[in-house]
Amino acid sequence: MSRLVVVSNRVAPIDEGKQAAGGLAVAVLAALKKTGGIWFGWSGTVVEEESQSEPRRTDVGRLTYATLDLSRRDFEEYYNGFANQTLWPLFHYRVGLIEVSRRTREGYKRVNGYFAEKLVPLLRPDDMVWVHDYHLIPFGEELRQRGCNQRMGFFLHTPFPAPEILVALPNHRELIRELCAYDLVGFHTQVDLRSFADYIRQELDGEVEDRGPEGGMLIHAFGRTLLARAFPISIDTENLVGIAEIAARSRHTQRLKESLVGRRLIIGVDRLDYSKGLPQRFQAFEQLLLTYPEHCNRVSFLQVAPPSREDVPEYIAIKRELSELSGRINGRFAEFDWMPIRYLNKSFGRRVLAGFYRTAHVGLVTPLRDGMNLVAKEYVACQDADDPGVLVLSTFAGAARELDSALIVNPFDIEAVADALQRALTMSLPERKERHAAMMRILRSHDIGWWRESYVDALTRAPYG
Ligand code: ADQ
Repeated sequence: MSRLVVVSNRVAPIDEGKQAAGGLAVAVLAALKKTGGIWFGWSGTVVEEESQSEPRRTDVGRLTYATLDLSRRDFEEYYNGFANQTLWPLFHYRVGLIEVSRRTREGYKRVNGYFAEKLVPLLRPDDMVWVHDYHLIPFGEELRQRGCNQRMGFFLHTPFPAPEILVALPNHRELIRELCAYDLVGFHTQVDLRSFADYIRQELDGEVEDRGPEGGMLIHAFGRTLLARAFPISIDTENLVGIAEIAARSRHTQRLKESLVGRRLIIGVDRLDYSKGLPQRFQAFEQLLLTYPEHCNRVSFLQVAPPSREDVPEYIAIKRELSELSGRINGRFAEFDWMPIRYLNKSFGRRVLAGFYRTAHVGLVTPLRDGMNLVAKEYVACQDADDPGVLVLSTFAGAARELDSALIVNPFDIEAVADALQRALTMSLPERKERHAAMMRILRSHDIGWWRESYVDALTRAPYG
């Protein structure tokens, strides 16, 4: 069996005793434990000196963690700059927010080259390399330029935008050439895959052979052949069901329930990011109280949103906007014994969150664009199957392609989201159970193990040329 080499911007903290936090970390670790291999990426540390260091290696059984620090300049240009101020807004259809600068584009390429340079000596000829996310699109081409012929796959965790959006990026052709250096390119949904294929056909005159939903599309472009396919990421469903059952009786859950004193709960959990549609979500809750005043003092909305990317101006702006909005709505509707919105800028552990999800009667997940959105899946898996809550889900989350038994909404349509909340809060038990069961069938058949294995299996079959 070939070794797997996983490359991602961040490497999950190395702590054997603790369970890795995110779904991705769980999947990656499970895959690496099976095959043995390397997890390679940024350490998360920024150093002031410019000089490039050697990777720091930690061996845990058959698994090696190899991490590199970033200089302040690399961090500003590659991470804060091109990745988070150009590609992130672009891929989330926010063309008006993109920063265009040759300096950050060059920094992005430079760091990808530096990472590739440092990985090459660690690679064996029959390794499989699996690169993750928008920070590292040029990484495969950088490896190939250094003589690496290994099987290489890339997985994009964000949406892939329609070609009409992508062309707003200067040198978009170069970025797609870099993407085409891989043997396998994975997206979350058929929608993303179709956008990629449309770009190949419209902008490059490339050839696309559609092999059906399970087979993906063979792409012929830049003199190479690669497979592009949708692999919707998922959660560790059975594990989370078990965690939620235990969490239902935990101290945090009890405290949350007691604080509600019989009121019902709507929950939102997101990184504080402008792609998550939080201002519209707050307004939709306000609209619910206006249109259906019977919920005043009867329903609370808990929004957990830990700040992220705080060096980027748009993230400072959205944080301020949400503080003002929650303050205004609470000032308008609060009673001496009821706060309509509980807005928290902090994160919670997985177990605590599982208990919160289970307590909530409605999961409100309304991103304006999202590659997948794992919170939607986690909310469903944490419900009590005998008395489940209702998921209200944005049609612009990748998860909506699979979880079509949720109440699907357009997050820009604030009145319609308020109506969906009303429908969720008044839904009969049989309908709630039926919708929940349908979504659980999908989450059980397509869990994180399925995602990992189907991707690695497709990569094993490379090259496709
Ligand atoms: P994110 O944009 O971070 O991920 P999402 O998939 O919803 O979005 O969340 C990732 C994880 O972080 C989830 O497991 C969630 O429980 C956890 N999380 C979020 N908020 C939290 C909080 N307040 N406290 C504790 N944990 C919290 C990107 C893409 C998504 C894609 C994932 C995986 O933007 O579209 O689904 O990668 O591919």
